[in-house]
Amino acid sequence: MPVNFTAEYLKAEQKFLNAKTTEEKIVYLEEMIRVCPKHKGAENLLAQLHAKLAKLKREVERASKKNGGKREGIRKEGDAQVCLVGDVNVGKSSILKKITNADPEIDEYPYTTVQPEIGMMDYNGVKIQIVEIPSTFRPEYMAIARTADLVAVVYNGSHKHIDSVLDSMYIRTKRVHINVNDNVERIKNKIWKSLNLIIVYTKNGKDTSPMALKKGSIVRDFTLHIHKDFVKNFWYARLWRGSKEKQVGLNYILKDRDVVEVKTKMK
Ligand SMILES: Nc1nc2c(ncn2[C@@H]2O[C@H](COP(=O)(O)OP(=O)(O)OP(=O)(O)O)[C@@H](O)[C@H]2O)c(=O)[nH]1
Ligand SMILES: [Mg+2]
Repeated sequence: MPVNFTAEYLKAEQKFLNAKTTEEKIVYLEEMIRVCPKHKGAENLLAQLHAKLAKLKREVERASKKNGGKREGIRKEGDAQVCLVGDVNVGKSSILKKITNADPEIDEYPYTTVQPEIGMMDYNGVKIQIVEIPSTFRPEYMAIARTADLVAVVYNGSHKHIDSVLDSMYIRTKRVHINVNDNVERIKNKIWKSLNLIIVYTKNGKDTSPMALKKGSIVRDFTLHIHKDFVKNFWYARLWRGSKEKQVGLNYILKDRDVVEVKTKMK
Protein backbone atom coordinates (compact mmCIF):
# COMPACT_ATOMS: atom_id res chain seq x y z
CA MET A 1 0.00 0.00 0.00
CA PRO A 2 1.50 3.38 -0.90
CA VAL A 3 2.01 5.88 1.87
CA ASN A 4 0.48 9.28 1.21
CA PHE A 5 2.63 11.83 2.92
CA THR A 6 1.06 14.97 4.22
CA ALA A 7 2.63 18.36 3.66
CA GLU A 8 3.27 18.42 7.40
CA TYR A 9 5.34 15.25 7.16
CA LEU A 10 7.34 16.43 4.18
CA LYS A 11 8.08 19.70 5.95
CA ALA A 12 9.34 17.88 9.03
CA GLU A 13 11.43 15.59 6.82
CA GLN A 14 12.99 18.57 5.07
CA LYS A 15 13.92 20.10 8.43
CA PHE A 16 15.33 16.77 9.51
CA LEU A 17 17.49 16.55 6.38
CA ASN A 18 18.76 20.09 6.95
CA ALA A 19 19.44 19.58 10.66
CA LYS A 20 23.06 20.12 11.62
CA THR A 21 23.22 18.57 15.06
CA THR A 22 22.04 15.21 16.35
CA GLU A 23 19.81 16.92 18.91
CA GLU A 24 18.17 18.95 16.18
CA LYS A 25 17.68 15.78 14.15
CA ILE A 26 15.95 14.16 17.11
CA VAL A 27 13.50 17.04 17.36
CA TYR A 28 12.46 16.78 13.70
CA LEU A 29 12.45 13.01 13.66
CA GLU A 30 10.05 13.05 16.59
CA GLU A 31 7.95 15.51 14.61
CA MET A 32 8.00 13.16 11.58
CA ILE A 33 6.84 10.29 13.77
CA ARG A 34 4.09 12.42 15.24
CA VAL A 35 2.66 13.41 11.86
CA CYS A 36 3.40 10.18 9.97
CA PRO A 37 0.30 8.36 8.69
CA LYS A 38 -0.63 5.65 11.19
CA HIS A 39 -2.42 3.19 8.85
CA LYS A 40 -1.22 -0.33 8.08
CA GLY A 41 0.69 0.65 4.95
CA ALA A 42 2.88 3.03 6.92
CA GLU A 43 3.84 0.49 9.57
CA ASN A 44 7.25 -0.30 8.07
CA LEU A 45 8.15 3.30 7.67
CA LEU A 46 7.09 4.10 11.21
CA ALA A 47 9.20 1.24 12.56
CA GLN A 48 12.20 2.55 10.60
CA LEU A 49 11.68 6.05 11.98
CA HIS A 50 11.50 4.71 15.54
CA ALA A 51 14.68 2.69 15.03
CA LYS A 52 16.47 5.74 13.66
CA LEU A 53 15.27 7.80 16.63
CA ALA A 54 16.54 5.23 19.11
CA LYS A 55 19.93 5.24 17.36
CA LEU A 56 20.21 9.03 17.49
CA LYS A 57 19.27 9.06 21.16
CA ARG A 58 21.98 6.50 21.90
CA GLU A 59 24.45 8.71 20.06
CA VAL A 60 23.56 11.75 22.16
CA GLU A 61 23.82 9.73 25.33
CA ARG A 62 27.25 8.40 24.38
CA ALA A 63 28.46 11.89 23.48
CA SER A 64 27.22 13.43 26.71
CA LYS A 65 28.91 10.68 28.72
CA LYS A 66 32.16 11.42 26.94
CA ASN A 67 31.95 15.20 27.39
CA GLY A 68 30.53 15.16 30.87
CA GLY A 69 33.22 12.92 32.25
CA LYS A 70 32.05 11.40 35.50
CA ARG A 71 28.81 13.34 35.61
CA GLU A 72 25.93 11.59 33.90
CA GLY A 73 23.11 13.77 35.09
CA ILE A 74 21.60 13.86 38.52
CA ARG A 75 19.94 10.80 39.97
CA LYS A 76 16.27 11.52 40.44
CA GLU A 77 15.07 11.46 44.01
CA GLY A 78 11.71 12.29 45.50
CA ASP A 79 8.51 12.38 43.49
CA ALA A 80 9.65 14.72 40.73
CA GLN A 81 12.75 16.52 39.51
CA VAL A 82 12.72 20.22 38.70
CA CYS A 83 15.63 21.97 36.99
CA LEU A 84 16.24 25.56 38.04
CA VAL A 85 17.69 27.63 35.20
CA GLY A 86 18.21 31.33 34.59
CA ASP A 87 20.62 33.95 33.38
CA VAL A 88 23.81 34.29 35.34
CA ASN A 89 23.51 36.01 38.73
CA VAL A 90 19.74 36.33 38.48
CA GLY A 91 19.17 34.77 41.92
CA LYS A 92 18.80 31.02 41.26
CA SER A 93 20.80 29.92 44.31
CA SER A 94 18.89 32.35 46.53
CA ILE A 95 15.64 30.72 45.44
CA LEU A 96 17.06 27.21 45.86
CA LYS A 97 18.03 28.12 49.43
CA LYS A 98 14.58 29.56 50.17
CA ILE A 99 12.50 26.65 48.90
CA THR A 100 14.70 23.64 49.76
CA ASN A 101 17.01 22.32 52.47
CA ALA A 102 20.08 23.16 50.35
CA ASP A 103 22.67 25.69 51.43
CA PRO A 104 24.28 26.82 48.15
CA GLU A 105 26.85 29.56 47.83
CA ILE A 106 25.25 32.91 47.06
CA ASP A 107 27.35 35.81 45.90
CA GLU A 108 27.15 39.03 43.97
CA TYR A 109 29.78 37.77 41.54
CA PRO A 110 28.67 36.04 38.34
CA TYR A 111 29.09 32.27 37.96
CA THR A 112 29.11 31.54 41.68
CA THR A 113 27.46 28.20 41.00
CA VAL A 114 29.93 26.11 39.02
CA GLN A 115 28.26 22.73 39.29
CA PRO A 116 24.69 21.56 39.81
CA GLU A 117 23.32 22.28 43.30
CA ILE A 118 20.67 19.93 44.59
CA GLY A 119 17.97 20.48 47.21
CA MET A 120 14.74 18.85 48.31
CA MET A 121 11.54 20.86 48.47
CA ASP A 122 8.76 19.75 50.78
CA TYR A 123 5.24 20.31 49.51
CA ASN A 124 2.62 19.16 52.01
CA GLY A 125 4.73 16.14 52.81
CA VAL A 126 5.66 15.32 49.21
CA LYS A 127 9.31 15.62 48.23
CA ILE A 128 10.34 17.43 45.06
CA GLN A 129 13.98 17.49 43.98
CA ILE A 130 15.23 20.88 42.76
CA VAL A 131 18.47 21.11 40.78
CA GLU A 132 20.09 24.46 40.02
CA ILE A 133 22.37 24.30 36.99
CA PRO A 134 25.22 26.72 36.28
CA SER A 135 24.44 29.46 33.79
CA THR A 136 27.28 28.38 31.51
CA PHE A 137 24.63 26.30 29.71
CA ARG A 138 27.11 23.53 29.00
CA PRO A 139 25.58 20.53 27.23
CA GLU A 140 25.90 18.24 30.24
CA TYR A 141 23.95 20.72 32.36
CA MET A 142 21.35 21.28 29.68
CA ALA A 143 20.92 17.51 29.59
CA ILE A 144 19.59 17.79 33.15
CA ALA A 145 17.03 20.36 32.00
CA ARG A 146 16.08 18.09 29.10
CA THR A 147 15.33 15.08 31.25
CA ALA A 148 13.79 16.84 34.28
CA ASP A 149 10.04 16.75 34.82
CA LEU A 150 9.91 20.53 34.78
CA VAL A 151 12.16 23.48 34.04
CA ALA A 152 11.71 26.41 36.41
CA VAL A 153 13.00 29.54 34.69
CA VAL A 154 14.12 32.19 37.17
CA TYR A 155 13.93 35.69 35.74
CA ASN A 156 14.18 39.28 36.77
CA GLY A 157 12.27 41.67 34.53
CA SER A 158 12.01 39.71 31.27
CA HIS A 159 12.51 36.03 30.53
CA LYS A 160 12.93 36.52 26.80
CA HIS A 161 16.67 35.89 26.76
CA ILE A 162 16.68 32.75 28.88
CA ASP A 163 13.73 31.35 26.93
CA SER A 164 15.61 31.85 23.68
CA VAL A 165 18.66 30.09 25.17
CA LEU A 166 16.47 27.12 26.08
CA ASP A 167 14.82 27.12 22.66
CA SER A 168 18.14 27.26 20.84
CA MET A 169 19.29 24.21 22.77
CA TYR A 170 16.08 22.33 22.05
CA ILE A 171 15.00 22.06 25.65
CA ARG A 172 11.36 21.07 25.27
CA THR A 173 10.70 20.17 28.89
CA LYS A 174 7.64 21.89 30.31
CA ARG A 175 8.53 25.35 31.65
CA VAL A 176 7.27 27.52 34.45
CA HIS A 177 8.51 31.08 34.92
CA ILE A 178 9.51 32.22 38.37
CA ASN A 179 9.97 35.90 39.07
CA VAL A 180 12.97 36.28 41.34
CA ASN A 181 10.88 38.59 43.53
CA ASP A 182 8.03 36.10 44.05
CA ASN A 183 7.60 34.95 47.63
CA VAL A 184 8.41 31.41 48.72
CA GLU A 185 4.77 30.38 48.99
CA ARG A 186 4.01 31.54 45.45
CA ILE A 187 7.12 29.91 43.99
CA LYS A 188 6.35 26.56 45.62
CA ASN A 189 2.71 26.67 44.53
CA LYS A 190 3.67 27.55 40.96
CA ILE A 191 6.11 24.65 40.75
CA TRP A 192 3.63 22.23 42.26
CA LYS A 193 0.82 23.29 39.93
CA SER A 194 3.03 22.90 36.86
CA LEU A 195 4.04 19.36 37.82
CA ASN A 196 0.47 18.13 37.28
CA LEU A 197 0.50 15.91 40.33
CA ILE A 198 -2.07 15.16 42.99
CA ILE A 199 -1.55 14.16 46.60
CA VAL A 200 -3.39 11.08 47.74
CA TYR A 201 -3.13 9.94 51.34
CA THR A 202 -2.57 6.31 52.14
CA LYS A 203 -4.43 5.22 55.23
CA ASN A 204 -2.99 2.61 57.48
CA GLY A 205 -5.04 2.27 60.60
CA LYS A 206 -4.99 5.75 62.14
CA ASP A 207 -1.93 6.95 60.22
CA THR A 208 -2.06 8.68 56.87
CA SER A 209 0.90 9.52 54.67
CA PRO A 210 1.00 11.56 51.47
CA MET A 211 1.75 10.05 48.09
CA ALA A 212 2.27 12.02 44.87
CA LEU A 213 0.59 10.66 41.76
CA LYS A 214 0.09 11.92 38.23
CA LYS A 215 -3.22 13.70 37.65
CA GLY A 216 -5.72 11.17 36.34
CA SER A 217 -4.20 8.24 38.24
CA ILE A 218 -6.48 5.40 39.25
CA VAL A 219 -6.63 3.21 42.35
CA ARG A 220 -4.45 0.66 40.51
CA ASP A 221 -1.59 3.22 40.21
CA PHE A 222 -1.96 4.06 43.88
CA THR A 223 -1.95 0.39 44.87
CA LEU A 224 1.13 -0.32 42.72
CA HIS A 225 3.00 2.41 44.60
CA ILE A 226 2.30 0.73 47.92
CA HIS A 227 3.32 -2.76 46.84
CA LYS A 228 3.08 -4.59 43.54
CA ASP A 229 1.63 -7.68 45.22
CA PHE A 230 -1.26 -5.56 46.47
CA VAL A 231 -2.67 -5.32 42.94
CA LYS A 232 -2.69 -9.11 42.62
CA ASN A 233 -4.38 -9.51 45.98
CA PHE A 234 -6.58 -6.44 45.69
CA TRP A 235 -10.05 -6.85 47.15
CA TYR A 236 -11.43 -3.32 47.29
CA ALA A 237 -10.43 0.13 48.49
CA ARG A 238 -12.11 2.45 50.93
CA LEU A 239 -11.98 6.01 49.79
CA TRP A 240 -12.69 9.20 51.69
CA ARG A 241 -13.36 12.33 49.64
CA GLY A 242 -14.39 15.33 51.68
CA SER A 243 -17.15 14.08 53.94
CA LYS A 244 -18.06 11.15 51.65
CA GLU A 245 -16.81 7.63 52.10
CA LYS A 246 -17.18 4.83 49.57
CA GLN A 247 -15.92 1.51 48.35
CA VAL A 248 -14.11 1.58 44.99
CA GLY A 249 -12.28 -0.74 42.57
CA LEU A 250 -8.91 -0.64 40.78
CA ASN A 251 -10.13 1.53 37.91
CA TYR A 252 -11.54 4.33 40.02
CA ILE A 253 -10.05 7.75 39.15
CA LEU A 254 -8.43 9.51 42.09
CA LYS A 255 -8.60 13.17 42.98
CA ASP A 256 -6.29 15.47 44.90
CA ARG A 257 -6.62 14.97 48.68
CA ASP A 258 -8.40 11.62 48.50
CA VAL A 259 -7.65 9.30 51.41
CA VAL A 260 -7.42 5.64 50.39
CA GLU A 261 -7.17 2.40 52.30
CA VAL A 262 -6.49 -0.73 50.23
CA LYS A 263 -8.06 -3.98 51.38
CA THR A 264 -6.38 -7.15 50.15
CA LYS A 265 -7.76 -10.67 49.97
CA MET A 266 -6.63 -12.97 52.72
CA LYS A 267 -4.38 -15.74 51.47
N1 LIG B 1 17.78 42.69 45.00
C1 LIG B 1 17.79 41.38 44.97
N2 LIG B 1 18.96 40.74 44.94
C2 LIG B 1 18.96 39.42 44.90
C3 LIG B 1 17.76 38.65 44.85
N3 LIG B 1 18.08 37.34 44.78
C4 LIG B 1 19.42 37.30 44.78
N4 LIG B 1 19.96 38.54 44.87
C5 LIG B 1 21.40 38.89 44.88
O1 LIG B 1 21.92 38.60 43.59
C6 LIG B 1 23.23 38.04 43.69
C7 LIG B 1 23.25 36.68 42.99
O2 LIG B 1 22.43 35.75 43.70
P1 LIG B 1 22.53 34.19 43.48
O3 LIG B 1 21.40 33.61 44.21
O4 LIG B 1 23.91 33.74 43.82
O5 LIG B 1 22.30 34.13 41.92
P2 LIG B 1 22.59 32.93 40.91
O6 LIG B 1 21.64 33.07 39.79
O7 LIG B 1 22.60 31.64 41.64
O8 LIG B 1 24.04 33.31 40.43
P3 LIG B 1 25.11 32.39 39.66
O9 LIG B 1 25.14 31.05 40.31
O10 LIG B 1 26.40 33.16 39.84
O11 LIG B 1 24.67 32.35 38.23
C8 LIG B 1 23.53 37.97 45.18
O12 LIG B 1 24.30 39.08 45.53
C9 LIG B 1 22.17 38.02 45.83
O13 LIG B 1 22.26 38.56 47.13
C10 LIG B 1 16.53 39.35 44.87
O14 LIG B 1 15.44 38.79 44.85
N5 LIG B 1 16.59 40.70 44.93
MG1 LIG C 1 23.95 30.20 41.77
